[in-house]
Amino acid sequence: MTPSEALVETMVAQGVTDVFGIVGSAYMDALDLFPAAGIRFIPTVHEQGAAHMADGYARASGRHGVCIGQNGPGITNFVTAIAAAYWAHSPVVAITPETGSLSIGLGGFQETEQLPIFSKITKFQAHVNHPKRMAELAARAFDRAVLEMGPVQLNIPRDCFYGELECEIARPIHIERGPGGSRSLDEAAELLAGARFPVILCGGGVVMADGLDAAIALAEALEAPVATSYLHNDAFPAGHRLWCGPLGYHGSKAAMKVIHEADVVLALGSRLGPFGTLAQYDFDYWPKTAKLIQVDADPRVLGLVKKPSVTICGDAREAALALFSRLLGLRLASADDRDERMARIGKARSAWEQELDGWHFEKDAWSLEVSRGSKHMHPRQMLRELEKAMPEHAMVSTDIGNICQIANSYLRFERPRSMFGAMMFGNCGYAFPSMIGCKVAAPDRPALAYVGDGAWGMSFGEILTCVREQIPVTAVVFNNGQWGAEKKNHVDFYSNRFLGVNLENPSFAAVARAMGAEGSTIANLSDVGPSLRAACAAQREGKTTVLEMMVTRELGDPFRRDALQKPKRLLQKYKACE
Ligand SMILES: Cc1ncc(C[n+]2csc(CCOP(=O)(O)OP(=O)(O)O)c2C)c(N)n1
Ligand SMILES: [Mg+2]
Repeated sequence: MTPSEALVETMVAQGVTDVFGIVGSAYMDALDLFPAAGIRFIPTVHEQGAAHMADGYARASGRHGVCIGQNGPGITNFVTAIAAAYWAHSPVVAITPETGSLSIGLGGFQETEQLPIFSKITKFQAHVNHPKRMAELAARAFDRAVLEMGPVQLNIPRDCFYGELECEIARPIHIERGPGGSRSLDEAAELLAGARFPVILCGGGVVMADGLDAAIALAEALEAPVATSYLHNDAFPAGHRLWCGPLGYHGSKAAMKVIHEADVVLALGSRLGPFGTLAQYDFDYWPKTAKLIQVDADPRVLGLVKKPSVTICGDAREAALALFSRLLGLRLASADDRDERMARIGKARSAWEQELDGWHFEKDAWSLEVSRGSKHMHPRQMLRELEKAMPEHAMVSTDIGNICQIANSYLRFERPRSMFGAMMFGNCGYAFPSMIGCKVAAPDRPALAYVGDGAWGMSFGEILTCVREQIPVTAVVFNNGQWGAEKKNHVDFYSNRFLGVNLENPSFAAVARAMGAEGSTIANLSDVGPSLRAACAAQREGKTTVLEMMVTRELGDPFRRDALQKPKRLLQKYKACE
């Protein structure tokens, strides 16, 4: 076969049915084969969008997300999105055609060294150094993406699509991940059995392992409350009696209160990233003296940030099941004062719900001033209305911004693969394109992207992809006329010396309509729920809708106070900037 055929056949063998990208001569010989191979090519507006879509697709489906583009600028446009996929642990395969091998280094057209650029944001890089190695290296790239749980690069000099090779198309490698070593599982079970106040922290690993059932069984056996890690609100069902909600930025005070009391914490499928456990609401909640059991499939994250008493290198689901069966035979110390513990947990949960119910607006002086007399909605009230109207089985992606982060308190899910935060790369412009990818992977589920107006400016171009390709998504755009999250730093640290944070916006609803989508401007609280439900229903008719939420300029707690310092100026010229 030809190398193009070998590449496409390998994709077929790996189960690829959708590829996101922008057309380019570099790989046209392979692209030409996609329809006959049963692969849908989804052309996007920008390659960053294509790679975010591949990420969302992978996160929603658990399968590879694939993106491809033109050598040089098409590929450098992938960079931000591949970095985001890296921190989302997404098995994205970025196929990166490169300058032809006979002209590398001559400074011809669209040339840049493509391997160094991605070296720190991929788990594996395959470079097709000879056309005859196409099948071998393509298969390895696809396998490594899943084995190492992250993006990989398949770099192909453009001349390597041509020629002939004799090859076998490899079947994908499937590995069964185990629960971890039996000695560490024994130790962990013993610690849990002896715990008076065990708390489980479910992370992204539980979602990736489809392990909610196992986490529930273990939590019920221990009668242990469950928190979810930052931006993994879908790692435990919110309707469960032991659910306490998410930790981290704008997370659940109930979860923080409960984990603060733990004597043993079982972190299930979590790297315990430093940002996700920072103090919140002026409460440094992490229980420093508690014993920590950390379970993760990636050995490199074990003990990286927090010092564990027991480390288990295993699959979150398998490890939970193994711990569950070990606990069956043990006396559980936590059973002694079960009722009293349940009462405390119940109290923490209801106190937080009550606080949220009464927390209609931000109460700091600046927020009060800017929202006084405003005809616009308070963001928190709007988020509560969205929560109440959320359709069953919805998928929600969230961008980086003040309102998107406050949403963390109001996003609750019953099933995994439902929440798609911009994770630790934290790039504005993530939510909308990644949700387009989610919708391609799960067309029957309502698809929503929460996006601030600043981030919307970076990403709304992909409305055209929704319209052209009939991929119906609902974008909920929080129009507060500002890059709010950064403006909050001006308020807290720079005496309101605002610079580059106020936004002059067009009517985003009108822009959406001009682009062929539906668009409405929502100014009243009573319209939030009905408009969300209508937009989600319209997805069934193939319609993409932009709901432009008119909200006040008030701002919640900032991302982090710990990383900024009060300005100090030494030169007289700049003294006014203190
Ligand atoms: C690509 C990128 N550029 C800049 C930033 C810095 N940044 C973080 S939050 C933020 C403001 C977001 O504003 P908006 O999307 O309007 O949401 P809001 O905070 O107003 O709710 C900015 C600029 C970033 N995270 N990512
Ligand atoms: Mg904004």
